[in-house]
Amino acid sequence: GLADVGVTGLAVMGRNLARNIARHGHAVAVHNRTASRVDELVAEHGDEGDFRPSHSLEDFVASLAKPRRVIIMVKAGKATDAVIDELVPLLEEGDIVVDAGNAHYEDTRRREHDLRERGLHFVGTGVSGGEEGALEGPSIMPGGSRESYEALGPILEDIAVDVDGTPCCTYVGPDGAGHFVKMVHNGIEYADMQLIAEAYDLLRQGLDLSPAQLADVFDEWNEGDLESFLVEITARVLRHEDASTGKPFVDVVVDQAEQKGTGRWTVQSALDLGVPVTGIAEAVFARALSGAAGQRKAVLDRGLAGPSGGRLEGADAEGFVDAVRQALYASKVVAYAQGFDQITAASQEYGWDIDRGMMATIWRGGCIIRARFLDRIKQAYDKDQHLASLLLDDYFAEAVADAQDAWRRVVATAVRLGVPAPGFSSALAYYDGLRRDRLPAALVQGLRDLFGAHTYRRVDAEGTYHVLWSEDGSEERQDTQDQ
Ligand code: 2AM
Repeated sequence: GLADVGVTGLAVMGRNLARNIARHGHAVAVHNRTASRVDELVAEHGDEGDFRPSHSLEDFVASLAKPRRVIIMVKAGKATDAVIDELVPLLEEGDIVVDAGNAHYEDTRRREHDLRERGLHFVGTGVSGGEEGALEGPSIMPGGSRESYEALGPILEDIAVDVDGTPCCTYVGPDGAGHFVKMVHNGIEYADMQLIAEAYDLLRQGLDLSPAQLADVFDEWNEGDLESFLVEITARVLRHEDASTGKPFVDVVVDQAEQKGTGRWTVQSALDLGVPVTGIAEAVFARALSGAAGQRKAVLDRGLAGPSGGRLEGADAEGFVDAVRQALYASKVVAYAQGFDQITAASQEYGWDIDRGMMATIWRGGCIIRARFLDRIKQAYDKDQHLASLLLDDYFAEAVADAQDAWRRVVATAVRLGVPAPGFSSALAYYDGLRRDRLPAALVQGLRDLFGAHTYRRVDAEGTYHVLWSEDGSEERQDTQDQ
């Protein structure tokens, strides 16, 4: 018989995805530009399931049952377009092309549009969980047409990881929705890691705790509301000793964070959508600062003034570990709330109709931000599909209310000690901004009206106004009365 599905692009992600599919009892056609990878896969793992190797794209396509389901797993960008261009002439109306790479959602929108014109379904799907996830069960975020999900969904749900009997895979929305959601997932991952790093830094600087002691702290935190993969592996990394020097591993790693770009994409998109994702933005910028090696060295050589106070003593130290835990939790709530706001905004902008509770559900397993916390987010959206902010959900509002004293203490302490905590402090500033009755944006509007006649609206009347600043200071209504 013919294969149920095909995978082309057999580097480690594609190979693992194909093995995962085969292990679930589906006949999987496998292909790669360089044929040796196909033979290697079959030689090494052929016993795991029903692999159908092909050395040409023509044979590969011919080995697939209709409608054909082809998963492309190549490097995002030009390679994806090259494979699509080669593939499309071999396909027939109704066939489904899946891009499981890390594409930018705008590229996915373009490709989906082009393929739809040719009668083909194009599914851009986020796949989270790295190499291990691809093999053992990733979190899968497929976009594209609903019709294509009917043919594809069952296989994807089979290979996705299960949490409490629910697969971490669901239909996300049309065209670029899947890749968009995957992008925001990565952005949230940046923010989460930055917050964890700030917690570590504050405790290490403020209390002089060793990495090994901090590993115990994170282990303990992992027993509570912060329980998550990232907190779990933070303890592992902090406990790890460097084999060659015996020093804490974290002390032998160059302190310059790198990035592959999805955090930057998230912030770029948020800027376009006008959504304040301060947690993600601060995380991207903190990585940029860490990577500014020349500038950092120049500053270190010259020396720039900082506070004299070093370590926390006495009452200042008392309860500080738990205060940082609470600050971390509250900041994390804000970062996730912002990420979900971005999904909301894009969903409206592009007409995707994304079910946010389902996104929290499929992030509970497989992916890097998997956490107990996501159950709370799912519950919040289950209670209210139209929730205007996660911070408005009773559970989260109360959690932040409980944490806020500690949160303020931690941010104030960071400022006093001169320990940078951009994630904690920007999250708090966002929270306080959102809470405010009157914001100083009124003054900004006034300034804009003075220097640029940009007009303003009044609190007590309809319409748009301008002050004749260079004349007698009287006010003019700018719009016509009948508007
Ligand atoms: P290769 O083994 O022939 O290099 C990751 O690089 C994967 O993407 C590999 O399977 C690689 O194939 C594939 N790939 C990269 N560029 C490609 C292209 N232009 N066409 C087809 N496959 C490509």
